Amino acid sequence: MRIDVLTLFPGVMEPFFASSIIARARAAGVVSICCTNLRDFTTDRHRSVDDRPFGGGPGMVMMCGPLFDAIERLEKDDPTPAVRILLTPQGERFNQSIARELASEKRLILICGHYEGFDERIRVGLKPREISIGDYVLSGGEVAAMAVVDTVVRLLPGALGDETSAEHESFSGSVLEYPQYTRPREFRGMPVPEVLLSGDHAKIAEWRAEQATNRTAERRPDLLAPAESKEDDGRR
Ligand code: 9D3
Repeated sequence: MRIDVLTLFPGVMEPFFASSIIARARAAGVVSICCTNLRDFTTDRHRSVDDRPFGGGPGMVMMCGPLFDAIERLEKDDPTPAVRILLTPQGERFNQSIARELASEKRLILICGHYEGFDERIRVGLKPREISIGDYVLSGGEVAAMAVVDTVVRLLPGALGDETSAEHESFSGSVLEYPQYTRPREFRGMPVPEVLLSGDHAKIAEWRAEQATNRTAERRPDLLAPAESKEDDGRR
């Protein structure tokens, strides 16, 4: 997969994409990631990427020009068709199933804004899929784009080592993790549950399944009954 990220802060994002599992996936040729600075596509003396809204009101609006030019350049340099993604609080809420859809694409172009909004003609002209990562206010789309890239890359075949499988993770099986312990057997008066030291693997599996179910019912009942949940009913 190829992922392009359009941002005013490539220097903030690049170190993240050069770390950990994403770095390993890039080195293995599973994904190529390229950050492009929108500022490089400005045409005026001040290198503007935003401007005041027609009709007045607070804040600044991302202009069409630099963004359209940047996308045209990217798609000319590599004609592989791309799914365009606009990171915005107005988007559909990102989740593991959207990540799976995106992971099946050949190419993604993520667009990060840093303003109150985008000129509406960006939506009309570029037809992006709009994604939010949740109901809280970030300063811009960069953190959201990093979350999306991280989630998608770990789903790509070959991105994780053999020891881990994305299939085994929470949200794939839609239950939370069971409690885990490592050495020492007792820490500040808190012992490791006896069953985990018993060597009885059937009993251990049973305990873990029960713990995971209880914990999920307690903390995330929406995962067990998605239809009734607030998180999943489409309201915003
Ligand atoms: C009406 C006032 N604000 C909407 C909540 C305007 C606004 C604030 C902050 C518009 C954009 C932003 C910057 N946020 C993002 O670009 C963003 C975001 C987010 O803030 N939360 C969750 N997901 C995302 S994706 C992009």
